[in-house]
Amino acid sequence: MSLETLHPAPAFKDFLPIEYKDLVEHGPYGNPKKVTDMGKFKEVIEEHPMCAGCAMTLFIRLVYIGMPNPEHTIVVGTAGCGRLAISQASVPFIYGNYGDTNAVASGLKRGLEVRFPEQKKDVVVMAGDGGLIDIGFQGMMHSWFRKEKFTTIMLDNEVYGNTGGQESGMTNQGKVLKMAPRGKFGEKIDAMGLAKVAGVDYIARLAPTNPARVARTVRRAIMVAREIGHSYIQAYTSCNIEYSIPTPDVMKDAFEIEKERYGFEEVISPQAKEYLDEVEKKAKKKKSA
Ligand SMILES: Cc1ncc(C[n+]2csc(CCOP(=O)(O)OP(=O)(O)O)c2C)c(N)n1
Ligand code: SF4
Repeated sequence: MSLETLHPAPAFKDFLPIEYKDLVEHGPYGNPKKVTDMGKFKEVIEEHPMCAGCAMTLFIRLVYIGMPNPEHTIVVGTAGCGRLAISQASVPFIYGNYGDTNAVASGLKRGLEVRFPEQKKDVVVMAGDGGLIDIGFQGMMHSWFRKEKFTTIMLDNEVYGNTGGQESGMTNQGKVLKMAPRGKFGEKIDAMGLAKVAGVDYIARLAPTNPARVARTVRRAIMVAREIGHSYIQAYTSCNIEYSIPTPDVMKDAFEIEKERYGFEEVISPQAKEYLDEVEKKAKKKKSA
């Protein structure tokens, strides 16, 4: 997809739904938006059937705003709450089977490089903690070791939310959930540590407390994956249903958890750092010109 592809033929313009025209004229295609413009432009995702107040939804909206080139991006996901919103976005979405998201993304990215040598295409895997650290663990780890040029985003709500509250590898030790009545047996898996061991070029952990930082982190991760190697973002996206967080307190919880154990962390390889410095310097120059 590109902005040119999206532009309707003049003869059809009057017959297309207003939402479509809005998206082409006022969306982020070809003209990335800032999070401070949220609510003032046509977002690539607006309607979704996720629970009211779910922090994962806010995070997913920010991911789409942060994409440097949504018109040339493909998202790969799988079963889990997040895909309920991801599949509503105006960015192509591939619903991978459980366990194969990162294998699908590897093949897809390699194929896109052959098919479109003149146009960089960004591939992003966005799935739950259960989908990645448990069921998709093998495929995820191998894509990291192979330095596949795409981004993995873990929507870490520390539970299997979509199936009613089973523990995941990312649940904290001892946590009692509806379907873990005796409390989680093992420790929360150190996925950040695994990413470091695997040599992932850009690694970040964050909570959705600072929208501009989420968008910047997503942009950085995607840019690194475009040119250098793999990137991984781990985001705390609480499940207010399974963790019984009253909807008005969802952001309060995000701030508390961030302070306690989910602080912002960024680990960047020297090659990725050099590349990002160059890209960001160029962007600053362009802005001030
Ligand atoms: C092969 C397969 N096994 C099991 C399921 C059932 N299933 C759907 S969503 C889900 C868990 C999702 O947990 P997570 O990936 O953490 O995402 P969340 O819903 O918490 O966002 C499971 C086990 C499935 N759809 N397909
Ligand atoms: S079950 Fe939890 S993670 Fe899923 S949509 Fe509802 S609040 Fe969000």
